[in-house]
Amino acid sequence: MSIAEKPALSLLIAAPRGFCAGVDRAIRIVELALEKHGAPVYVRHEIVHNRYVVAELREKGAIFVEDLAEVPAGAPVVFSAHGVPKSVPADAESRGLAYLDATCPLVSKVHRQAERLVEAGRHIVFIGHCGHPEVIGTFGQVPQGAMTLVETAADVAKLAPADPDNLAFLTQTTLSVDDTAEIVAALKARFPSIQGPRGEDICYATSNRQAAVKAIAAECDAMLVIGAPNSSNSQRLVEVAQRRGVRAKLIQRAAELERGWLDGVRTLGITAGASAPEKLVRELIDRLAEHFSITEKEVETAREDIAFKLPRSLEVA
Ligand code: 10G
Ligand code: SF4
Repeated sequence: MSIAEKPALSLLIAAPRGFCAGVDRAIRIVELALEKHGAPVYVRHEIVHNRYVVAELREKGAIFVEDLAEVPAGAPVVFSAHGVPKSVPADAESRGLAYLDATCPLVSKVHRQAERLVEAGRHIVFIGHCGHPEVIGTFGQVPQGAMTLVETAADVAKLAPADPDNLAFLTQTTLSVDDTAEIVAALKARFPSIQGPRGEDICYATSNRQAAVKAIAAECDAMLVIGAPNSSNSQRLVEVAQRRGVRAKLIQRAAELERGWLDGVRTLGITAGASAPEKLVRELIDRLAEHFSITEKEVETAREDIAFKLPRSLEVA
């Protein structure tokens, strides 16, 4: 097909998108652990929820496991960015494993808040998605029964706390800003004395990526989000677009996209979850350029210049 025959497609590319500071740090921890210890380095759970990132690290000598029991004695092991229950480092220590914790500092902050609230005698209502590793990790910071999960505003109505005047709430970091505001409002309406963070614990990266999608949604006929099905923050970006009435789809790689999905689309929004490498955004744009005469416009709604320190044992001089 000659250039002249290609239909026009204008791309609105959301910014910020893609890697956040916690993901950057977690991947770097695995890379530096490989440099320091040599291969193999074990990683408990996908370091971040992205197959491409996992495959690249596997190529460099990382071995991904779900259970610490799969790590041989004496081998180095990294815990994923989503955080782990306290029992995991305790297990690692008891087995003499050298571990590195790639938990995002913003998740660790929620862990410490949970501990403090329980020490202060409060029961915690935790807003999050059942079964997500971050939720499992945060629940694992406090004794069993000290925290109750709510996933929706309807769940708030079903709460039956023993001491309704002695509650606090915390949240997962990768939630929908709008859904969480609704749940927090329901909690405050039902339990006026409930303590909580200012707003919630949704991190800067999650809220910035959702705001960036909102900023372009009105101009888009459809939106593609690069990310994995098990990536909470990426799924939330799809929802944000859909709730603005935009047809939206999560794809892991450009190859998954069927040409027919773009029928009738003149303006396509593109973004990427916090665990999706920019390379995959570029791959998608290049693929689109094979079939369309594209114009690219990046719409930036926030600047991010956050970087987290590495664990001291890996700091490069
Ligand atoms: O969005 P989730 O929590 O599923 O994780 P991800 O790996 O897709 O993105 C990075 C976010 C975290 C490590 C959780 S704080
Ligand atoms: Fe940290 Fe937010 Fe990234 Fe999670 S999404 S790793 S909390 S910066």
